[in-house]
Order: sequence, then C-alpha cells, then structure tokens
Amino acid sequence: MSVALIDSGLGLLSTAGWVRHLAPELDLVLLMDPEGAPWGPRSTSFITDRLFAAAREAVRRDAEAIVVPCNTATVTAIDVLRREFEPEVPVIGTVPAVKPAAAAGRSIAVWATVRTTASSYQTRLIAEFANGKPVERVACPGLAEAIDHGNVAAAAAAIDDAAARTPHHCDAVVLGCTHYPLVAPEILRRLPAGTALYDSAEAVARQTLRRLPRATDPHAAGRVEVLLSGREGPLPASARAFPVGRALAAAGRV
Ligand code: DGN
Repeated sequence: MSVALIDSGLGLLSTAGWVRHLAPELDLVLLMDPEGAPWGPRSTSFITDRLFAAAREAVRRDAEAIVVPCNTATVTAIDVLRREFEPEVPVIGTVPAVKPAAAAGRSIAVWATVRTTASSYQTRLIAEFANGKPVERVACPGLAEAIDHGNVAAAAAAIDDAAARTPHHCDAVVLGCTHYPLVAPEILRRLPAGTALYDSAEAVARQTLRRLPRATDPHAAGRVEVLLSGREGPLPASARAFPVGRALAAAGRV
C-alpha cells in the first residue's frame, strides 16, 4: 500500500521517517515542490494550486492516503483538500503541537512560517488548547528555505534572529514548521538551557496509520519514491545532511 507525503521541500522528511519506522511495509511517495518553494510567503491560491497538483499526482499513482506534513499548507488549504479527496482517500494534515506542550503546563512560543504565524487557524488552535495561557508567535522568515538549500549560515542567522525574539519566560518552543525539527540541535543550542522542543511528526505518522483504508502486509518491504514538482527524484542532495534523509534515501535507492 502506498502513502503520499506532500510538502514544499524537506519538511516532510521527519514525518516520513516516523511512518517508515512504524510501518516499514508501506510504500512512500515523497512529493516536494522545489519549483514552487518556499510556500510560507505565498498566496492562498498559489499554495492551494501546488497542493492540489501534488495530491492529484499522488492519487494517479494509487496513493491510498495523502499526508500533508506542512503546517503552512494545512492552515491554508486542508479543508478544501479534504472536500476534494475524502472519503475515498483520507487526508491527514499537520498543525503546530500546541496541545501537548500546553498539556505539559509549559509557557509556549510557536516558531513557524510567516503564513502559519498569521493564520486564523493557529489562533483557533491556541484558543482551543492553550488553556487561556498566552502563546508567543515567532515567525522565522527564511529558515525553511535555508534548510532546503543546505545553507548552514543562513539557517544559523534565521535561528539566531528567532531566538532573540523568543521571550525568556518561554520554556517550550513548538516547532510549527515541519522543516525546523531537522535543525533541532542548532535551535536548542541557541535557547536557554532546559527549553523543551515539541513537534508534530510522530503524532501525524501515528494518525496516518490509524486512517489507512485497509490492513497492510507486514511482510512487504516498502519502497520510497521521490517526485520533485511532478518529476521523478532524486532526493535533493541537501536531504542527505540529515540522518532521516540518508535513511529514506537508502530505503528507496533514490
Ligand atoms: N514545511 C512547511 C511548514 O510546515 O509550514 C513550510 C514550507 C515552506 O515552504 N516555507
């Protein structure tokens, strides 16, 4: 059985890594959009069009579930995507992990793209789960692109900038862009000792497995395929800087 994961770029890796870890029998199609990335600063119609193009391609290739490991795309267009593809194909989105951070009683800052930071979706999420506690919203312009391009200096500068705008009383940073867990060690190094990071990758992977339309064959050996703006692979070289990128590349020989 095949599951499609859609993001503008490398942000999908952490969720794909979790899906593979939990269910190595699944085939994965990783759909990235280097021609349209980054999605963070784009318009609603642009993001919706790119997301739909990728989802249609995934269904054409017989994907039986569509995962959107991208907060930006989820807060922008998950409802219209669901209306188009469900119930035939389940659609699983990603939102910042405010709920578990709030449940742990933390003082929270959410780091995310400009679009996610400004979204009413995030406002509703905070209202629903933060138990009335204030949540700081810290936009991180340029960080997802720097990660996609393997630009270590630009990523470090974007992290420094976001850390400087994160109030000291926050003892949890929710990584509300799926690219950011890839540089979690660098982020932690720039935050006060004891700060906890939260992300959604494992929860989204587990939710994906719960929503699969049928049982998997536990003896199958899942393959990993890559599509870049609709064309077949390879996995971008910058992905191999991360352990999860190397593991997925080995699984798919991509
Ligand atoms: N990975 C995306 C997210 O979770 O919001 C951001 C992608 C981008 O293109 N900026």
